[in-house]
Amino acid sequence: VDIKENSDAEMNLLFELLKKMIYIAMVEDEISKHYDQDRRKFYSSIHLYSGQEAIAVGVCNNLKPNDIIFSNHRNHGHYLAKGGNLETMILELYGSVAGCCRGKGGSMHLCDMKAGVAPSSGIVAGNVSIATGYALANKIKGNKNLVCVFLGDGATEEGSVYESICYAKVRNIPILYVVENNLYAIHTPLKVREPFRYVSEKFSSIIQTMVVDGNNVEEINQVAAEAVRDIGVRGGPYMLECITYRMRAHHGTGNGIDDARTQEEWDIWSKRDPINLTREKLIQHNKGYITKIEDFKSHLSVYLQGVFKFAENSLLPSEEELLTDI
Ligand SMILES: Cc1ncc(C[n+]2csc(CCOP(=O)(O)OP(=O)(O)O)c2C)c(N)n1
Ligand SMILES: [Mg+2]
Repeated sequence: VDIKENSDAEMNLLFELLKKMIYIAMVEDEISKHYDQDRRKFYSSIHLYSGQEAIAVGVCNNLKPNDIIFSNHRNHGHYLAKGGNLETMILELYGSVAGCCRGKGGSMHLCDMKAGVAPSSGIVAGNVSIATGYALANKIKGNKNLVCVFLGDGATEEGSVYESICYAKVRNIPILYVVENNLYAIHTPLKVREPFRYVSEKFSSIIQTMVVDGNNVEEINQVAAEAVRDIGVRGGPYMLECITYRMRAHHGTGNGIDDARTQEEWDIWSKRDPINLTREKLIQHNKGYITKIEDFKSHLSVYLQGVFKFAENSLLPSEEELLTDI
């Protein structure tokens, strides 16, 4: 028995991580429910994070408030894990003038600079070079703020990612590249796109890379801590590749089972759901966690009902407002 692994302090930390994962999952479920009820109320397409929660939570647990994240089209989980404001996020999804982009961005363009969430972009890999430049600016200014950018396996195939990574190496730029390898870019499986098992192999001769189980929040938390420490010591870039699976369709709702993603594959990954795995580990340690988890979920559910109700009845931008800040 690994005493350290089963200590109460370790388990309390795990419980905190679990709560954040449940928070993200419940927000995504609620969005999905409302989207199915009336998608005309949403002014953009949605790309849900369900199944990948451990990555945002494990990584962001190692970031300070002044550290900044750059996200992509699948940004809800990143935004929430970094502490982005839930109300302004949901208002944004409903196109409200009180949303984080005053209703002009929608789901793919969330931002909350107070929480260290830079404006997200739906241009695949577009965030990588911007984040690298931001990290270079931090280095030149001499502050110790870290930049972390999330990108998908598909995004690693964009030329600008090679350019950014080479440049980050040459200039020794302090940046954490977090690759969420969910094995697909829309409907195209990784195995028909690349000869590599891990997409970070393409970069391992250039920068420090590490592959981790993207459904194990404890492991991600530990490896992200090492990566952040390593960037602090060397000053230079680091790539963390997390192997995972999205439990929903590429965009919109549903489970995303199609010609490429079979029911069998989905079932295998569903048994490896990061939230269930963490929940089981906690309960095995102490049955008291069953009620703690249920209490957390029921309080959160009440809060979420209020947030969505408020957002559904919120004001859209006026014609005049629509033409500002664009
Ligand atoms: C430059 C650009 N090319 C294509 C698209 C269309 N597109 C949107 S998401 C996506 C796949 C992204 O796959 P991946 O990076 O693996 O992220 P995932 O959706 O799996 O999280 C594509 C091709 C786009 N938005 N931007
Ligand atoms: Mg992908």
